[in-house]
Amino acid sequence: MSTISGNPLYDAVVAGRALGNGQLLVTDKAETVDDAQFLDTAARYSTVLAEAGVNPGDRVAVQVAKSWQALALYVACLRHGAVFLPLNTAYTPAELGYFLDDAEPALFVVDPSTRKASEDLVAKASASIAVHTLDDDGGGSLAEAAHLAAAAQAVCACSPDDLAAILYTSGTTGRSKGAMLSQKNLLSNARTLVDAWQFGPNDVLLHALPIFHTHGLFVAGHCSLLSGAKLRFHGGFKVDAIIADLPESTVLMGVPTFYTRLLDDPRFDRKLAAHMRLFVSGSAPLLAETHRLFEERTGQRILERYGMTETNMNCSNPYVGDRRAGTVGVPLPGVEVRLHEADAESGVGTLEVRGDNVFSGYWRMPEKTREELAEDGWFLTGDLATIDADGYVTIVGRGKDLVISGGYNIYPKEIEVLLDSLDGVAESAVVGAPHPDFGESVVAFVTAEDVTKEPVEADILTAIADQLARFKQPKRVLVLPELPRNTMGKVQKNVLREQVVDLFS
Ligand code: MLC
Ligand code: AMP
Repeated sequence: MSTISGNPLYDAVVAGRALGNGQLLVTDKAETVDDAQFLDTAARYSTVLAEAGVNPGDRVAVQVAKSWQALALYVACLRHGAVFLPLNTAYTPAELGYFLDDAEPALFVVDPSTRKASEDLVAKASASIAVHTLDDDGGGSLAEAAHLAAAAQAVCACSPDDLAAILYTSGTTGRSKGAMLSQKNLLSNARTLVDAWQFGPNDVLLHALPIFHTHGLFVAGHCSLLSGAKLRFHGGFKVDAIIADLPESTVLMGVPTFYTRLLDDPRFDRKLAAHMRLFVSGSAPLLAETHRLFEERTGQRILERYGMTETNMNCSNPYVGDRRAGTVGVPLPGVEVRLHEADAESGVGTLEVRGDNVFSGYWRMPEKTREELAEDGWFLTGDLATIDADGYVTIVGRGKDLVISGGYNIYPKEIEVLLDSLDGVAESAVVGAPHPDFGESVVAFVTAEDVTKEPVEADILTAIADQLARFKQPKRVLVLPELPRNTMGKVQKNVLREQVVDLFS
């Protein structure tokens, strides 16, 4: 295996795999995959990309179930110099059209069950887009073409500034933005994390996160791929399967829901966690209470870290040293943090970050990019934070109107626009309510267009069912005579949040 193709991130994957013993992963269906098979699959897929007309720099949109082949497809895109564009499997056809029009991918890889719907979407898209299929067992037209593929193409040489991926993140305006991530952005952060969390060939990462977001794809994926570590690769988070694999694993990465669900299970105890050296939490705030209960039960302290799609990981509690509950730790090496317009009394300001980890801008949105990413490299996160004398950062809130449910970001505006368009609804306001499982859950308030015809919760939920990914759909819709407003006429979401504080408790 050559390690000098001039494609920094792909080379790092190949070099990382050479550190291990040749084994890569075991799936929750007991399939084992070694490094040679994985890299060969990625090489074959890259030939299929070329045959499908994908050139270096072209986007490859992917909406498929989690499988090791889907991970190999990501590596194939790196190898080919194509830009990987993963999409949440929960997105409905109504939501997908936007991504296809905005990103203009050369290829769309989908589950065979959605082939027809995807071809219909592609037919309506502005760009010419080829379609391939890939199912959760690695079957489909991509695999068939890969089987027949001619000799693998040469690895594409890339510069560190070339794009490796675009990940869409929703925005306060309701329009998703494609975060452009270069080879340098991803590789610098991957190396930093491997180092900071001491990943090595003896590790076995229990991987139960989706691989269409930063956490599962880049944080968990790169830490293992680049360090020679092995993976227990699960299709999703199922408590029984996690409990069965914990004694074989050394690291778990998860959103706080993983940890509260584990703590809800009496089988999860010190003995079961004894083989583990590290539990990482991120993507949403981990309650200090969860941190405390976890330590009480297992004798281990969860390591909380903080990141974003746009920036990869910014801060982390130390691997060796004081992991402080309720904080996200200190800036990672190579990452600078500071507070924008910090309040003199409380010390709270909007967190800004800078470093090689910070993205290259929003795809085809120069103005939005200028608003958030300054010329000198500082990125305005929209998270409200304090920084203490030891440099520990605490995220105390969000300046952006955002709900984080089970680690998924949901922007109220997107749901409000949809609710407002429904017959019978005059206006709406969407907030997050505390939820014991998801941390926060989406709740919608609506007012009636006609006071004699009060909107019915079930009808509203039915009307939006096909329009919105399931995780974004309100868990409750509550009807009000009118929305509370301040003197400026702005809806007082804090008043609405107070009304639903105990809704799910
Ligand atoms: C599933 N549902 C959700 C949901 N996940 N609803 C709201 N929020 C969620 N996160 C829906 C399901 O469709 C289902 O609907 C019902 O809720 C119950 O589903 P479940 O079976 O309990 O859900 P499950 O499949 O177990 O998923 C829960 C979860 C999953 C927490 C394991 O959501 C998950 O893997 N979250 C991780 C997200 C993530 O990777 N975030 C990282 C983003 S990157 P119904 O009604 O049909 O039954 C990022 C940067 C960073 O943020 O710093 O990392
Ligand atoms: P995303 O846009 O999906 O990448 O999500 C990024 C957002 O998740 C951040 O801006 C934060 O609001 C939030 N986030 C990530 N990690 C943490 C954490 N450890 N604590 C609190 N919020 C977090």
